Amino acid sequence: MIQGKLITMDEFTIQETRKFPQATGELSSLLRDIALAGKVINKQVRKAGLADILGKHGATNVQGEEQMKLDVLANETLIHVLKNSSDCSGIASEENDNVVPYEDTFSANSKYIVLFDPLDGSSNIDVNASIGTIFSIYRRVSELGKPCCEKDFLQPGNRLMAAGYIIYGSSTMMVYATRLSVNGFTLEPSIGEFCLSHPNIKIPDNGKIYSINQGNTVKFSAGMRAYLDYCMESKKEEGRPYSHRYIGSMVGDLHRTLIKGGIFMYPADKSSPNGKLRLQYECNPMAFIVEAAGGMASDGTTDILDVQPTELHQRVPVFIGSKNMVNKALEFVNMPEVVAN
Ligand code: AHM
Ligand code: MG
Repeated sequence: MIQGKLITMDEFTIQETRKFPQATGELSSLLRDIALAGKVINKQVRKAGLADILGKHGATNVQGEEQMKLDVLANETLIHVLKNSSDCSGIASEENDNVVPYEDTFSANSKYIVLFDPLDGSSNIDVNASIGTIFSIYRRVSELGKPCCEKDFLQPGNRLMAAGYIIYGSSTMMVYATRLSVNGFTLEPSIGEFCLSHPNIKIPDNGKIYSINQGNTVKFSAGMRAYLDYCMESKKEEGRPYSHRYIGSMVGDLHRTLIKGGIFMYPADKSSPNGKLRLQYECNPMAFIVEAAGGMASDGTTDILDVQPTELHQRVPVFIGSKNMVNKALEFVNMPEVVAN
């Protein structure tokens, strides 16, 4: 809300588009379709606690239809809404093994493709903690007029046109970034619209919170363990020890990091040499958002956005958040004397 006046996400994107006379409005319309899918998913998420009453995955409801798991439902919602969109030629989802090109002529002539993680952090559903939908939009590189193909989805993050997430938290918010800015919109349930609540988000250069699954410490490298010791060290004048916060839901942990500053890490460890999180569905979109807000994202040596994807579901270690904190973490992780241990 700005000076008592609600600005809906549609109004905002249209105003932004007007700044570019050559813009066709296709990207705005795609964002609107994703927001629509978000509202449908939100409706399902909000009644998740009633699953035992209304029926769980695999159970049969009164109409004789099988109940779907929430992440499956979210996936199908996005696939369906984007198929009906006039601006999406195909999708790739964390839930699907392969890309899904939309075969109709209209879609074949659309210039954008969308990747998404339909419901990230879904293990948090049972305990009523924040979960989210993460999405990325690229301009396709294959020939218009033909169905899109896998190479359209294997572009590095530095080619992203837009990326964002919808967080189903204490309120529902959609945050999206273009190269120009990052803006957050809170769902106003009484009118069913996302309204501008967090204009021009900038991540602080410094923060006081580190976020990591610290239970994995024994499997971390010596450099990583040294950085965790640094976070916990008492140095009042430097604002340490930092607080540790970890929901185990990337959208929740990164939303906090974006607003308050801090660092979020899912590094490599002995059993997972590439960490856990997916480059195309989780790390790239979050890196794009955080970098557009003035922060930083690295896999330990390379900017996440510069990593060339070679397969659809590849994993990558990630250090992301406030610039100074990420740089400090990388100093430790790459210290030759510690790396050698
Ligand atoms: P998911 O895609 O299966 O939901 O897993 C991704 C989630 C992230 O949201 C979160 O950051 C991470 O997994 C937590 O993993 P862990 O439980 O290993 O700490
Ligand atoms: Mg996920």
